[in-house]
Amino acid sequence: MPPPISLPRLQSHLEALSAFGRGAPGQGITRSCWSPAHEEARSWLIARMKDAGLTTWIDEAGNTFGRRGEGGPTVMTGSHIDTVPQGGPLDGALGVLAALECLQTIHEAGIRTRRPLTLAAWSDEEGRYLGLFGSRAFAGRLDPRKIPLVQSADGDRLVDAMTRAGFDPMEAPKARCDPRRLHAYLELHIEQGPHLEAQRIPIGVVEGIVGIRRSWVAFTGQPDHAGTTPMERRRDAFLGAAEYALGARELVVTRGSGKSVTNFGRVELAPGVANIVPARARLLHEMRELDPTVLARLERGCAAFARQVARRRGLRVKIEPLSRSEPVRCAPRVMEAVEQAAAELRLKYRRMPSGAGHDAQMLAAVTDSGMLFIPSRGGRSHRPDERSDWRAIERGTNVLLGALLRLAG
Ligand code: HGY
Ligand code: MN
Ligand code: MN
Repeated sequence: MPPPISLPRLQSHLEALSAFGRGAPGQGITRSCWSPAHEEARSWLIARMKDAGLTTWIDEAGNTFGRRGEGGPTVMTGSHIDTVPQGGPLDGALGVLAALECLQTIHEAGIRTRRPLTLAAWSDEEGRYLGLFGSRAFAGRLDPRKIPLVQSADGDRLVDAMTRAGFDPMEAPKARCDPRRLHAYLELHIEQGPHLEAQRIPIGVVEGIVGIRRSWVAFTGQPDHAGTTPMERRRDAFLGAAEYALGARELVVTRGSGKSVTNFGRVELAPGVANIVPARARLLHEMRELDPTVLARLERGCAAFARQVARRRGLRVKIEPLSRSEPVRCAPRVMEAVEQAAAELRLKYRRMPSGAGHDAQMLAAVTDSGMLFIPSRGGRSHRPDERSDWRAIERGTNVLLGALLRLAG
């Protein structure tokens, strides 16, 4: 039976990390990758890794690593320390700090594992610039030609953000790993959904992670006087976008897998004043699905629908793909290590899919990769009141420790 982790130490680390980028009360935490708050959090994390006796380094894609042990393929664990705007204290942070707690517990117990253990904090998981950026580069899936083009939804360029943080953006593809040096990857994360809590099951064993397609869908009509132009003469870009949004949602719900989801996170209109018929409307559109064939079908269906709406309304439409991640199945070997660790602690568990995207899906391209979930209170996440019970956090971290020791031998 592995030694127990220190919940008080993990609590103090979670509270300390949550201070970087914390807004006014009720505003949650905003710690976008490459921002000053994120870079201060990175320095704080590196100091804590050193306290835990780890060898630390940062790669060209801004991923932060801490390793214990030498030689041979390593077992990796971790998550991300960047957050969504006005996010909570656990999404990503739990996976990084629980992994740190496990490695520190192993260090203090003087346990020698057959394989080295490496902790990773992946850059820009949330995709303020490009989703899963750091793990994408590590897995050799970052297209260098895209780097100069990537910008945040509000127009901040990736190359400027990385340069401000002291990184050379064009060096990022050098973060590509050698898959032969990896043995497995396991990430602890909050479920960010309602199922584990509703079923009163403390541990989720992730069997698959959804793929995501994100794009700008831009309709162009013509500006006109909002008062004098007869309604039937208008080529209103906003109404095209509105019809597209409602129809695309219908399409994803009725022609998807039944678990397919879609979201419109941002709408921009131009010229954007009361008395001009909108000439341009841009929607930030994403869809998610576990089955790659269904996801491809939805993507094609929505694009055809956008063209149909444009034709009917005398508009032009342009679909600009922003980012894509592929659905993955998790590795049986990693799932079994989690199940054995949970069983050893007499904890109930269930296999389940992840409706959220995670770095583990990029790691699946280069090693056996898996995840474990703990319940989210009320299923709440990506909002300031994202919480999990401390008991749930302690159980999840102890299961992570048991699974890592199994994988590392
Ligand atoms: O969007 C997601 O699924 C993840 O939280 N980045
Ligand atoms: Mn996350
Ligand atoms: Mn997230």
